[in-house]
Amino acid sequence: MNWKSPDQDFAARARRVLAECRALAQMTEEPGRITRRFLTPPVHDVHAHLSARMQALGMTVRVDAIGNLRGLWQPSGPQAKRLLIGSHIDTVPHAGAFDGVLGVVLALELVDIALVEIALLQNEKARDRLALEVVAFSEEEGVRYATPFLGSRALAGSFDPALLAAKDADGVRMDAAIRAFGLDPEKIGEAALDPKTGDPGVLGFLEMHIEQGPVLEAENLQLAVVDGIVGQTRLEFRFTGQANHAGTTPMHLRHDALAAAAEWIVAVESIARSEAGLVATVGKLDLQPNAANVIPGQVELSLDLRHMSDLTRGHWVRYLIHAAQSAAHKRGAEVEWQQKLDQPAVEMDPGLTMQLAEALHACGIPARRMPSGAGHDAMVMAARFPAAMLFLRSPGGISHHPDESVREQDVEAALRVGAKFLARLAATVS
Ligand code: HGY
Ligand code: MN
Ligand code: MN
Repeated sequence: MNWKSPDQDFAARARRVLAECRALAQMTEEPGRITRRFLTPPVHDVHAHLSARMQALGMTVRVDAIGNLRGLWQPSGPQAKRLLIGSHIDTVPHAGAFDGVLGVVLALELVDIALVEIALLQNEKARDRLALEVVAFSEEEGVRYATPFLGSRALAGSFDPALLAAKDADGVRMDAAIRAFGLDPEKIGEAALDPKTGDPGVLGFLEMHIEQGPVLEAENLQLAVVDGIVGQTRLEFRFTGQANHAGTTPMHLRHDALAAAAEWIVAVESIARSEAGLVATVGKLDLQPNAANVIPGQVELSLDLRHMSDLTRGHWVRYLIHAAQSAAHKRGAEVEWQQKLDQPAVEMDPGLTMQLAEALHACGIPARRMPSGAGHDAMVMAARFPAAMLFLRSPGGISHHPDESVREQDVEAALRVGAKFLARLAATVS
């Protein structure tokens, strides 16, 4: 790949960003589909590709013990204040080419722009005072181990070591997967930024990401500033009834686990429709023994429930657990559940968000503010550092789907805004 800077030709840079995302999309577990789970083999290829770009930018490159790829551009030494910019490189199964990885590729393009700006403007002040760390988080979606944000939790110092015993669908423990990738799970604590001294040097974290929803397209807007990210709960349920012969077992003598689960799934949907701002999804379902002439004995399924109010979210989680119990008991079945995530809603940092909004204004773009219905690494980072997010329009409002896309002119606008944001930050950092 030719990394020569196209100077400040932002349209050429936008084309390069899109080409990069499409090239990275080829690095997949499933040829013909984009699937890249936590520390699976294609992640090595992504690391090699992005590391080459980081080295070409004069960054020091490392992979931390949870598999985050981190490039640090620190032109003048440790006294410079550090802005972290990044997003995740793992994907959902059969994903689009931009969720997560766009934010990493945009970040590297911004480093290149900063280098050119500083070289062009001989902006010694910026050189001496602003350091940039680009982070490609190893696991945000929570697909392989049903627990999201592993990469950002390690960097923010909130990783729970108990998770290392979790097993994936093939029975591979998380710590074994980390070792198989060539990393040492014992060293995850070292991934945290300045674990001992706090983070005097960190200005904050910026994540640029596709909106993954219909709002910006409906309002014909290119970009938005995120003011908050909804809280989310993820649970796994297991309904256990009695497998039996589909022909000889009268209806009143059955303990049909799937019938219980089905009644509950309809309740999930109707509850979510009844409460403004609530979304609830049963995305995974596995039934046993899964044969046409056998009454299902066991059903395992997932619940993903989100709302901007943590009180509302907690209320409906408790309600739906009770609803699962009554749907099961009606049929002489049992139900058990396990909480995999309880992520509070998060406000973005007002100061950093204001600077981002001002950068939009400076580029002549309306600074639409909006909440994020999708979870992001920024919500984990916000617990430790000032965090801000920039959304890019999602054509068709489609995401977590191969039709996911992003417009070239919106990528160009995001680069202009990001460059303005960095320049303003460099001018104000003390
Ligand atoms: O599921 C989410 O909200 C995000 O796309 N990981
Ligand atoms: Mn994402
Ligand atoms: Mn996603």
